[in-house]
Amino acid sequence: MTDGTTGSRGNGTSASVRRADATGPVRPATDRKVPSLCPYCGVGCQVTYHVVEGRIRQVTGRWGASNHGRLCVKGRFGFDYVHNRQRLTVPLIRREGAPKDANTLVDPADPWGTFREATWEEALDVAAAGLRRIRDAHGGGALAGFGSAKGSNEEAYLFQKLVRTVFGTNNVDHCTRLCHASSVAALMECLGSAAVSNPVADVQFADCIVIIGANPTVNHPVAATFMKNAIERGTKLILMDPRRTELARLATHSLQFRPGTDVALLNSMLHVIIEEGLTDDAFIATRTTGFDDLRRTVKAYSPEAMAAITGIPAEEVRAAARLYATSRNSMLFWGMGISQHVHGTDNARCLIALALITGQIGRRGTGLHPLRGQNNVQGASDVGLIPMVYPDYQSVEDPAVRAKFEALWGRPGLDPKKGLTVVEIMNAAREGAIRGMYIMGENPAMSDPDVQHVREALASLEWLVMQEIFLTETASFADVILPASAFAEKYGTYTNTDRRVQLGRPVLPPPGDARQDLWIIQELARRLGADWSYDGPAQVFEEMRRAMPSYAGITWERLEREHAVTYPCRREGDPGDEVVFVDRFPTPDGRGKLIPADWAEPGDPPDDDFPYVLITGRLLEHWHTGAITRRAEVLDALEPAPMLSMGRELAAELGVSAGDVVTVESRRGRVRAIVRVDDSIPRGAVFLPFCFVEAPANALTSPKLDPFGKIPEFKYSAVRLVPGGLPVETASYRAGAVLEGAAD
Ligand SMILES: Nc1nc2c(c(=O)[nH]1)N[C@H]1C(S)=C(S)[C@@H](COP(=O)(O)OP(=O)(O)OC[C@H]3O[C@@H](n4cnc5c(=O)[nH]c(N)nc54)[C@H](O)[C@@H]3O)O[C@H]1N2
Ligand SMILES: Nc1nc2c(c(=O)[nH]1)N[C@H]1C(S)=C(S)[C@@H](COP(=O)(O)OP(=O)(O)OC[C@H]3O[C@@H](n4cnc5c(=O)[nH]c(N)nc54)[C@H](O)[C@@H]3O)O[C@H]1N2
Ligand code: SF4
Ligand SMILES: [Mo]
Repeated sequence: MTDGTTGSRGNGTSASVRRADATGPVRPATDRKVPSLCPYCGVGCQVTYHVVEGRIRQVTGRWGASNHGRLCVKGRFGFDYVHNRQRLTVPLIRREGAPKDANTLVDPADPWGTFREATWEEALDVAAAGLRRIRDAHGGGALAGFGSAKGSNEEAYLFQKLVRTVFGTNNVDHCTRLCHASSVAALMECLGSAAVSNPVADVQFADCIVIIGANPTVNHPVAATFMKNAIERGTKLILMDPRRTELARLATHSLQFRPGTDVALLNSMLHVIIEEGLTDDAFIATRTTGFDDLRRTVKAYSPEAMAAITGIPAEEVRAAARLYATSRNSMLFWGMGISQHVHGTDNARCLIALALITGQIGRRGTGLHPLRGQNNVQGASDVGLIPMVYPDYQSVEDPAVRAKFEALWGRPGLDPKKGLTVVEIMNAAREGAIRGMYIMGENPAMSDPDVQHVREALASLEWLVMQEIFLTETASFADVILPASAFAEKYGTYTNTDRRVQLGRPVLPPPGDARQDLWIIQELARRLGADWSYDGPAQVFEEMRRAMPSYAGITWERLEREHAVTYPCRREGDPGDEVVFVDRFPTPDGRGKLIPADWAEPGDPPDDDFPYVLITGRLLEHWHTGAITRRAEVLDALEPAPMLSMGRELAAELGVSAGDVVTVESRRGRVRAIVRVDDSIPRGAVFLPFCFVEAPANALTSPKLDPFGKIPEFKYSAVRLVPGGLPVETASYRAGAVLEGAAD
């Protein structure tokens, strides 16, 4: 298997373009080159778009601190979704009487039985009227908004401002809730800040890196290349993952432990470090609180006692714990394998404790890095697209903070209560407490757990306004669909996993009559009574700087000039801090809090009826719900059909071979997928990505939530496997069939 990452060969110079042309088919010369960003993941690679006759023809890597000119397969070949013929190009209004049925999705190639075209004036008026009706009759609490981590900071900022000031509620959230919400809960509680402490590139200063519950060669491929470079130069890797992922072959220790047993494993590492005297006592004494409680809790977690739970021999755990604690600089990375559990916050608390008791934080090459997923999930959270805080993580429940935002926004009487989170909003919709929603650039009908119930909730809404670039599964349930701009069509800032604020520049105009997301948000707000007239993203950014002390020093001119500035950057001219927590944590007493956790069973455990564990996640070539990558020709050609991965032994046990159909059933639903034999999958488990509408993984997953982060348990569902079933039809229309009537 390759990770699809290529080096900096095609670095955007015209020489490299000519070289490629000399050996390939004759192509017209590039008529424009635009420096911008990759729209996909949180690594935030800098790219150059090459435009020929109004179409993007090529994307090459450009030097940036996050990528050094490197790109992965998505950055290089995933750009053509913007030209897909199914792009929405005119506003759509649901036909009178068109039923909303949870079991029937609208075909994005032929939606005309359900929707009709409308002018912008009509669509915006109707969209706003539906929301206003609910607000005026039932109060702002009957409305909710999901904003987007694919959009810019300015869009996310205006979106949350709209929900808070115009709807009058804090019911605003986004996919971070399904992602690092539990990591954020633990980091806020223990360290007073949820941002990463060090950038990925700090691996060059690390003697040891730990990667747990993350698969960077697939999900952060360019970050993975920096990790591999460090390993080549002698950095040791400790990899902890129930699947034997690609980096395992480079690992000094690869701990393939049982899914859902993170707290048992991590507590046993903490146990070893304390028992063997490998702690940094000066750091514990001066910079932490709660050590005695932690020591008492982990006493019972010797690796010998935990081996039966985790499946890892004690000596291996001891060796890994020693390496992490005694290396001069150790750096810790984690991902969804940690966060997406009902014990996600406990998992993250254990990781924070590891760094704190060993003093592996606050210097180059150390620290905590929860790898951020979406290209702007860090920024969307920073600017307040979450129900408990205003921009810059300032609590909505603090009267002084609220007064500040009431003054800044000229809107007295902001909602003093925390809002509902993603899954809570869907539950409230099913119960009728939420009646109307505004969703921009999210696809909950595929990405939320237990999608059958989510689709029922969406179908039961009195009013749903969607702002999208494609007619997604979620848009099937819309009353009004507003056609928006894709990444390459807009101007704005995006904050990557390293806290680097970077500028995305427009490459093309939106197709047909599609409009800028920023314009659409404003037009809706105005129709709901707001008095807004921002003339573009730079003006929104100026307001954000006033609301957000950690972005206050970043100017638009500097972003234009330097392309990227790291925050915190409090005053103009500050270089921006790449490493934080150097001598204190932003907690009230300046210390990091150690919070002990006990191991408990996952929320949806296997039994005789459902004997296997389903792990869900991602493929290199596809993005989440497939909305954009299944409409990118190269990417969809590489992974065209829903695959269920399992080890050779399980395949033999079931009597199936690669290519056979298997029905996967959980306590909530059933899907059919095609067997892929993959020995990286542990015994007793199977893996299904959630990008295929033909076999939606979230028909199977459980909506049980972590009590602190409110994140669902995507990484662990009990399932049974039944060989056979009808052949799986692939939704090939997704790769570009015509949207009749509205195509350009
Ligand atoms: N190609 C591609 N790249 C992406 C995305 C995409 O959709 N496609 N999405 C982006 C987003 S938003 C995100 S959040 C990131 C996610 O990036 P990652 O965090 O790397 O995501 P996953 O592949 O979901 O899960 C990571 C690992 O968790 C492991 N795991 C499963 N169960 C457990 C467990 O019980 N404990 C532990 N410790 N590990 C477990 C899985 O085996 C898997 O290797 O990727 C981003 N990058
Ligand atoms: N089973 C399972 N489920 C999961 C996960 C898992 O590991 N397993 N992971 C979870 C995680 S970590 C995440 S982050 C979520 C992601 O969940 P979502 O955010 O719902 O997934 P996406 O497919 O990225 O949805 C983005 C939508 O935005 C649209 N879009 C793209 N660009 C633009 C734009 O510029 N403007 C507008 N208006 N729209 C745009 C796309 O067409 C797409 O429909 O999924 C979660 N769900
Ligand atoms: S690593 Fe992420 S940002 Fe970089 S090219 Fe790949 S998908 Fe794009
Ligand atoms: Mo995510």
